[in-house]
Amino acid sequence: MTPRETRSSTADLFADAPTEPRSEALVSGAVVLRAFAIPYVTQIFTALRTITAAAPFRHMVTPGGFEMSVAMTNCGAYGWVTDRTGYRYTADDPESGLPWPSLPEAFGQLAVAAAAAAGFGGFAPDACLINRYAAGTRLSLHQDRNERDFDAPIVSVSLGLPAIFLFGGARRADRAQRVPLWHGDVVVWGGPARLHYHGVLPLAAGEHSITGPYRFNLTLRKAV
Ligand code: MD3
Ligand code: FE
Repeated sequence: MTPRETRSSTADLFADAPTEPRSEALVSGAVVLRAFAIPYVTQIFTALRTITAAAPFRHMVTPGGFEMSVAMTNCGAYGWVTDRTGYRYTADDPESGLPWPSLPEAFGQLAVAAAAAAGFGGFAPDACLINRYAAGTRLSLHQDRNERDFDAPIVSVSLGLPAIFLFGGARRADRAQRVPLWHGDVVVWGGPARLHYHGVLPLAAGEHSITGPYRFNLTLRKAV
């Protein structure tokens, strides 16, 4: 039996990872920049080792008392955290009491270039949430509403194993479209898309040549 015949329908969604940069509009304000992050990958993973040495990945707890399946850390002036008291941005890592590691130059350059390519000039990110997914990790449908200025876009960078991203509408009940995101893809979420519901389906197990069994996602934000 050939591998193709054993593929699930989920794997078929991943069948053709784009290798050349190109852009796709999802809805007004949401632009997928395929492979945009490829030139930055070496610098990103070098910086990631320094960041996670100081601020290791951890599974945070939601206000409802559930441990998140996504492992998270942050860099930049502010980092997103959740605990029993709620969601918020903090200047210090609550685990160490130290400021979050600073935003690497390459992260800022990538975010500003991607935002500009999607039509958002003058993006000035001050926070970067770093998500790590292992097999089975999911992110349920949510909105990102903890930032002060919804006029600023969010830039997301997908690295390692592919995932199926769920992109819904302005209301939770709105039908969500499934968008495969591959290593190197960057998505810019601004304008009307900024407050849309979104999530990630459980990650399929796999092995990536750079990240092994993981998917990483960076979200660069203007939090404050
Ligand atoms: C659409 N992360 O960290 S990135 C998150 O793949 C988050 O780790 C997902 O949702 C991940 O909050 C999805 C894509 C994304 C990020 C922010 C958005 C999509 C968005 C904000 C508004 C609309
Ligand atoms: Fe989100």
